[in-house]
Amino acid sequence: MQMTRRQALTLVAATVATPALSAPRRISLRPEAVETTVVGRRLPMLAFNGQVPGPEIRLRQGNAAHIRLDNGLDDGALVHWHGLRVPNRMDGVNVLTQDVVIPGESFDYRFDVPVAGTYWYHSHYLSYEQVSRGLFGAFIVEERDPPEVDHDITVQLFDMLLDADGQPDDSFDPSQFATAGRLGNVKLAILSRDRVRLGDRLRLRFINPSIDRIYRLELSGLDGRIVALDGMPLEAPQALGPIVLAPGQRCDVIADVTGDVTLRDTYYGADDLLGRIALDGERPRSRADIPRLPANRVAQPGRPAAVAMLDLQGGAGAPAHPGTGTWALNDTSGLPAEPLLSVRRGTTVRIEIVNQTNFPHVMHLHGHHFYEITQKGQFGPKRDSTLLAEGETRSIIAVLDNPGRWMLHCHMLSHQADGMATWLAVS
Ligand SMILES: [Cu+2]
Repeated sequence: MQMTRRQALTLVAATVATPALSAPRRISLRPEAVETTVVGRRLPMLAFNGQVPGPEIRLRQGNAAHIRLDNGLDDGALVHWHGLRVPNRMDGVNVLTQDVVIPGESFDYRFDVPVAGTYWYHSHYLSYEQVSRGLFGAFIVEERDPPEVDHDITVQLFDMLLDADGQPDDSFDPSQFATAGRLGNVKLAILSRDRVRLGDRLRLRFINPSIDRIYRLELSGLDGRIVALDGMPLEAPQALGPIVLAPGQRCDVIADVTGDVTLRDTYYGADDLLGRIALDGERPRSRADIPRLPANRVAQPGRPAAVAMLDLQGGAGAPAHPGTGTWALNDTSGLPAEPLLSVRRGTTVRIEIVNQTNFPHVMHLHGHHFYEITQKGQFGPKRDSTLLAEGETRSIIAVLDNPGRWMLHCHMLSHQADGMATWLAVS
């Protein structure tokens, strides 16, 4: 058999023993319709591998992922790796990066995970419907040298709208689309572990996969610090006060257990128990300080070479706009033909976001993290999603160094479905 030089090289590469860390982890994700228990009852859901949430994907920093999406739905499927810096063709966005995977077909997502942190994956096709019905899961990239904790616990905040019969309410209510979105009437914290010892040191990874709901988390029974937002370590860990998490956002906390652990949601003036972690035994509390997470290496911004304005428009009580949907960005509803910005790889850009609506929005950029700029003009945290209250203005600065076509949209998925999406081009 004749071999081309490329085939020969490939064979050699495959024969040389690859270190365990760089061998791709093969993972299979099969979305399908199932009946499963969620929010305490049996419900018809959409699930990855039969589970809601989908299986937790946990890799070590520097690993390669090889994830086969095997579509078992009666509908299209796509998966987006939220917050992960993947090659553009692996980003899972219909029209911009790939064709939808039709029923019975599969697609291989392959990418490296050089950056540690708490991320998640979710459907990016009819995501308003598919995510609300269960197509999401945690995606954890462990540090090469992770901080020492007794338990590393993933917490996903999820809500669902149920009708009078206790079934998922799929009725179309235009008033939900024009306001704060479809907020569920049941909500809970889905914990990967719910028993710990008094004195244990925990790492808690909070993820908000709810389609529209913002949470304001208040934790009791814990003494510690907020160490990362949207997967990115904070240079100075913050006091463990209430944590506001908009759809898609994440937060890492490292804390010692000092009593019964409860998670309450106090957004929208509520005070609701979302979950608790029970005490089972005791150990002497660590005397070590709460550690800082090792910094992730990401490009540092220079002076912005391009600036864009992004007006968030529409919804109930706001002036009319020329877009065809309820919501619009810069007078257009849905992905425009031209990108908001088109720049060369490595360009620092500034985007001035102005929320001209009467509702909060959380703007998510694919393929990159950006800095929020504080009121005083300083660099705030690095995030992939920034929450703007009604009437608020926010500047963000990003180094666009990942080539491709990247979506920038509201992660309140009913707002995205009804107009709030645009994109950036990086060549
Ligand atoms: Cu929105």
